[in-house]
Amino acid sequence: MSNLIADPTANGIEGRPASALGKLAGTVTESLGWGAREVEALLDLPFSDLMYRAQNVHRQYHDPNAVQLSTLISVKTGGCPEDCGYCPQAARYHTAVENQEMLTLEEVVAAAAAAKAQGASRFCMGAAWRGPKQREIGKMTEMVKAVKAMGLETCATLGMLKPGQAEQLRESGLDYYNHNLDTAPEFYEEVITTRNYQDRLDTLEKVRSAGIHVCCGGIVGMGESRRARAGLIAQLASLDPYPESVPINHLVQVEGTPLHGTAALDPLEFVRTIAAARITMPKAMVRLSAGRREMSDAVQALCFLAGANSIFYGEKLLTTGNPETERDKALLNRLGLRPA
Ligand code: SAM
Ligand code: DTB
Ligand code: SF4
Repeated sequence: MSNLIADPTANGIEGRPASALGKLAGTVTESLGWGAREVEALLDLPFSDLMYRAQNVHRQYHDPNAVQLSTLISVKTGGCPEDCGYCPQAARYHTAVENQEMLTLEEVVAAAAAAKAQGASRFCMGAAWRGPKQREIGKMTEMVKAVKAMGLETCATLGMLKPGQAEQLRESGLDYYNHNLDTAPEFYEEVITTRNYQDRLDTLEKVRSAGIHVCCGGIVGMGESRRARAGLIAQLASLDPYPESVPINHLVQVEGTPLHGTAALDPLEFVRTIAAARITMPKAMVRLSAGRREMSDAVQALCFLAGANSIFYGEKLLTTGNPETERDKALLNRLGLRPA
């Protein structure tokens, strides 16, 4: 395929399929027309060629030495009615997660202040819901307002949204809504059965139409094939426009979940997935998300080289661990990466 040859300058403009060249003058994050087959061919490239292409795109659109820091908090933990096979918060799996009712506004504000003091620029509030009830949206909007007033960017991940809820969140000052496609359509039903792919696309559409930035990515290492990883990236890249923020999570295997015990993925496959996200969604922030605690510093460094420019920062994700802030500060320092 002409757009997948290893020489990044062969199309005249790095990183783009020839078919998309006509769209270059369009909106900031226009869809570049990547299909699963084309992304799979990217993933099949020799590692050095793939990294070279990813670096070219990365340097064209981003400061290669800046990393955006987001801190997560779980505002409501466990007891979720959904059956996501990776998730320790699903009520039906027996994991060590203890259910926790919704945090108070004061607790959230205190956590946001601590995150800001540590250098985070975005604060992301997650809840173990299928979707929020109206009363819960009311509480969330109070939290968003308060966090926004502290000068932090705000993000929330609350599950599926009903009509009108995205607008309420937007009015309270929500900058980003995280809702992941998680995997390729053909692998999806192996992982989740209580809501379908279209449900997810519908929520993303509500978020987009309300004027909230879309944060949408997936999970790698769930036993999927390389083709399925390509399918996920192609789906994300063909959202029109593609998401402003793309979290690539490595499955954190939690005892009690159906995916616990899945064969380990070659870490270089994870790096390749990051590179494919960077090449296909050049202007997006690509976030090296869950799974960093289990990753070596060297693999993380490769992910930054592949074009990741955002991380979750702080010692906890939602229920599982993240690297200690001191370890992260030291890693960023060793790599000459500047928090942004
Ligand atoms: N309940 C809401 C939902 O599912 O949309 C929001 C919170 S949910 C925990 C947010 C995302 O976290 C999921 O879509 C999934 O991509 C990611 N996630 C959950 N458990 C994970 C795990 N064990 N490893 C990696 N990512 C995980
Ligand atoms: C995302 O894509 N990853 C984050 C965030 N969005 C909400 C969540 C990761 C959760 C990892 C498992 C846990 O800590 O419970
Ligand atoms: Fe519930 Fe979200 Fe976990 Fe799925 S990923 S079980 S919806 S908390």
